Amino acid sequence: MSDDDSTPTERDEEQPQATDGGESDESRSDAESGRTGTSRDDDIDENSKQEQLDDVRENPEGERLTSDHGVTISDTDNSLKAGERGPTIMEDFHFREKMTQFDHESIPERVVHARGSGAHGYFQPYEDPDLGEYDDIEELTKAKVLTDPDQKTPVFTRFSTVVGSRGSADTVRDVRGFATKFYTEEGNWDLVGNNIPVFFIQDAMEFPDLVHSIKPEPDDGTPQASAAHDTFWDFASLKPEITHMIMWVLSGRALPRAYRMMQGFGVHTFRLVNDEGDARFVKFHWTPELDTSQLVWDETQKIAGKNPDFNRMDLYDVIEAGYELEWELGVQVFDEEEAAEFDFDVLDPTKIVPESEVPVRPIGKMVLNETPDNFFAEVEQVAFHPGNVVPGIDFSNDPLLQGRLFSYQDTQLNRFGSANWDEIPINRPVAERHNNQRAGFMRQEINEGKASYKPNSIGDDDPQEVPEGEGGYEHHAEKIDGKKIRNRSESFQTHFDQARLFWNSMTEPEKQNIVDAAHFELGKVDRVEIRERMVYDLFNNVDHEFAKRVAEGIGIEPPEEPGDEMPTHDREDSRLSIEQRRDADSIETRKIAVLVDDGYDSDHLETIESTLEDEGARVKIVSKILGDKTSENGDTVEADKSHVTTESVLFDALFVPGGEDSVDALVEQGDAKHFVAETFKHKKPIAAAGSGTELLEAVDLPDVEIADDGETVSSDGVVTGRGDDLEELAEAFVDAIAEHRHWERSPKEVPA
Ligand code: HDE
Repeated sequence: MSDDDSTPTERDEEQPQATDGGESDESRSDAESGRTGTSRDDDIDENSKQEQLDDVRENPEGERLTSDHGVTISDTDNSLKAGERGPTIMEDFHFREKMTQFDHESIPERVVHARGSGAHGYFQPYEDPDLGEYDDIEELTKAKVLTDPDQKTPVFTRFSTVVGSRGSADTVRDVRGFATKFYTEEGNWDLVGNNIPVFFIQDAMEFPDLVHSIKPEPDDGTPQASAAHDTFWDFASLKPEITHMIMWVLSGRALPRAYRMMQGFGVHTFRLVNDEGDARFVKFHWTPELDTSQLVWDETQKIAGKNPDFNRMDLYDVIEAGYELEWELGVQVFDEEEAAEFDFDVLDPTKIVPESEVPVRPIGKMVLNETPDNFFAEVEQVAFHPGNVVPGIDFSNDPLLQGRLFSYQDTQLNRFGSANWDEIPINRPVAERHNNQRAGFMRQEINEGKASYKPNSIGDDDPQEVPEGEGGYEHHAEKIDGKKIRNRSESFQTHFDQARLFWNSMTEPEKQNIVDAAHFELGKVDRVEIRERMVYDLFNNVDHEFAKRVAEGIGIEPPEEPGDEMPTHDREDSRLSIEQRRDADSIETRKIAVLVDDGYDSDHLETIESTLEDEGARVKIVSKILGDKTSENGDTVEADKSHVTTESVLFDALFVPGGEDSVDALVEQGDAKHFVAETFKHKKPIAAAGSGTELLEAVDLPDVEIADDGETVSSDGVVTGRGDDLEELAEAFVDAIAEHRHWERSPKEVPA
């Protein structure tokens, strides 16, 4: 019950060491013996990246303080002065070095996705994935990272918000980045995706405008990390193609409960290419083992104050506590002929390929199981680039993707001030690399030999090009024949069809959340004409009822007729809805608060706590003040948190054990009652045993039935029982937690 006891996953010390730069001892001796050729290091396993990083890890434990150049330092508190009260002397190399390092500690933050957190792990393909009409994965791609089930490829994943600065709060309404670097034996592959499968715009050319509109306004520099201001909605209201993305951003997808509870999407259509050179289109999907879950809006706002690092801390704590976080990688595969049949263009990133048209086929899993040692060196300096692909993975002509292929390389130059950003340990491939790049700021590698050009005879023309067909990266030979033209394809012009599909697919509480979100976002827009355009030109072309519901909350006249472009279809896809796609059978990693004071019933606490922990949840004791709490029978438990340092919004569920004195004290505590009311308001599960139910009664939860005898009563996610059958109560509580949120709860407000 101590705070987040950690049992980090151990690295396997037995694995062979790769040398700096990913070159194995074996391959180096090959090079020394003069062998040339195209063979690659095949010894990569899940530990290879960590072993490479070991070479640059520094541990101060038991060591002497030195300067950057290794000279031992006798005093790091006092500068060198001319006399005790005299001026500092220029000669003080230690002062100059320490201060210069400090003055240069910051690097430019990412222009978008500045705020993030990351973790290490591995990816492993499944043995025999079900690929429908395709026999096996080799038929689709030659990428070893996706095809060899015996290969665990090391990965580093960074999750991020998009809009806010590096120090902004985690729980803002925003898209989340989901970027994975696979250190494959064939070079680095970066899958740089988001937690929403579509995007705001269709052409990379519009990206600077989109970002300028959503970032703080240029005159007063506000608001931080929020779309809720005039410039963003001005831009949006003039761009009907944004509508589909806006529906997702107004939904719970933009308020993830945790990074480990988010789907991820490659967004663009990519290509898979097999050994024969056959190419098919593909969409990449990450599906979390722990289900997709969201927070509610009021909760996110409060968390932003109570713990702005909510998602960052959570990712770190959960992995440090020994949990292995898993996502399945799935692919939707379709060929050019199938693509031509869809009623949308697969090159248009504002469209999904509905799962009803092309199922998602799981082909492998990613496990994140290791936290970074140093945030700056790993999370801040990791640099992704969608152009990092390996043989067997290729691009499509999506104009947004095409523009990204330029932007990421370019932005890293701004962040690192050097083209050698790929040499920073976290970015360095584990695969061997040899080329004629030799110089530039901060060059790390010492390349041997005289010839840094090709062709050369002095160095036997090494390093050798690898012909296509023998492993050299081969671009899919798509036939292109067109006129240079600056316009947008006709096939990119249907803007409301899938936005309506998304709306239709929501449960009623999810629809209400979208409407409420629109009330907040557009309610913050001063200019009425912008609000009107959003409702009349965009939302009214998605769904007339939706448009009316939004209009009513933002002071504009509800539209009388549906918009001219409103599609009439009633298609739905339950997989678009967080609530409908929920499997609802695990409570692993969930954080449960237990409210106690002196005199609590230790049977209640122990039984419920052990059931929850057996199911993989984390239990924390919350009390008025820190210190030991003594039970009715003299046992003690230490409070993990007090009401000063925590709040209900930081937990997934609440349990109140019985015990006369404890409950009498809780009933008198405003904070304890607020904890119950707020947990209820945010639709989270609550359980109370024995006299613990009196705390719930004292709060007067609307329309909730509370047990008045031994029987366990489950009422809209509130589980109570006054008898001795704690196991039944515990089981019902576990079921209620697995459901995550109880949207069926009375819409009547509780004051919290
Ligand atoms: Fe990015 N994006 N982006 N983006 N993006 C960046 O690169 C850009 C887009 C995404 O954790 C930047 O290294 C353009 C779509 C993630 O380090 C920059 C366009 C998707 C991350 C950039 C897009 C993304 C970035 C800023 C429109 C989902 C964080 C810092 C053509 C598929 C990666 C950096 C990390 C970061 C440009 C649109 C995902 C400026 C021009 C669509 C997850 O290069």
